[in-house]
Amino acid sequence: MFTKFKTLVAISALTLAVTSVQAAETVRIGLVVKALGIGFFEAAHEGAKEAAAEMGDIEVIYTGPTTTTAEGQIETINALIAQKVDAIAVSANDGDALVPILKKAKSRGIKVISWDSGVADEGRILHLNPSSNALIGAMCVQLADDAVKATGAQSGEVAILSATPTSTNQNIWIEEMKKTLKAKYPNLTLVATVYGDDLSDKSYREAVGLMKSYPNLKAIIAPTTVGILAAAQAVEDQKMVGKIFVTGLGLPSELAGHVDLNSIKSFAIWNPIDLGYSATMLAYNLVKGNGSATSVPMGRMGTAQLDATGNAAMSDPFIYDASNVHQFADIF
Ligand code: RAM
Repeated sequence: MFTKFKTLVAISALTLAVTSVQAAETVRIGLVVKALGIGFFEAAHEGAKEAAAEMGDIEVIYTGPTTTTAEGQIETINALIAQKVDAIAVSANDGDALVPILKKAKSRGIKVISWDSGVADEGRILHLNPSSNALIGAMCVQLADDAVKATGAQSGEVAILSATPTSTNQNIWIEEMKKTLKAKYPNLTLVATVYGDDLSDKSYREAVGLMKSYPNLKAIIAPTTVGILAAAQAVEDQKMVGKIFVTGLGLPSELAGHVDLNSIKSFAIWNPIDLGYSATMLAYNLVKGNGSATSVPMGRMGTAQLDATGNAAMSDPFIYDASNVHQFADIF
């Protein structure tokens, strides 16, 4: 009887020990970006580190290819699968091309989400959009209208300088921009959409090409932090300040100097630190089994409300200009 009791005590002690080891186990999250070396993603990494510090049991593996290709991301994701991470949160260079490798990750029990730039539904559990896509598109066009008017004209030609042609987020925003242009801005004519692949030098060359091909161009809309920066530089180098304004989505830290030089009047962005934080929290909570099919908590950013396709939006973008850009330049 006594021995039996002792065994029971020993078993429960063992169970307790095992449970506490499991509870203390670190959740390893692979945060996959479009490419390393992009300021926007580095800011998101800061947010991911903040989430890790807050929870205490998260290890963030910040990784991505050196250029913005799907092939590079497939290699990166393969390496994360080999490392047996618990979750992968990816901003995709190509929403379809990543599906097979992400399905492999899923079959190994890895929780997969996309954030920023989505993967097709079958490749992930959920997708976190930074904001409402319709709102981002409409905002970019409104900023372009302001940019054209800043040249002194009431109407004119505008062009889009995007990231890669397969980039899910930019492609959705371009569609939204086209809808807004058609519905509300008969004064603006979209003459071209070109792709700088989120590479500084290619984006710069494409911006110069636009100015050469369209001598009446009044605004370049770059819905990418890499593109907007390169285009501002190109407008300044081509001595087109005042004749063409650059706008779109960018980081105050990278653009404050260009607002001072007047190649940019205004631009928009959501908080990229919050985005990296939220994506990390979502991945963590999925691993922990927190949340439901329609809502998953994301720490200090509240709760992600998922629609029928598993999409959620974080928060609204914010507009920056000479009045506030320097104030935010130290943050992101
Ligand atoms: C670049 C990337 C990213 C996008 C931002 C606005 O950093 O293309 O995916 O969200 O721009």
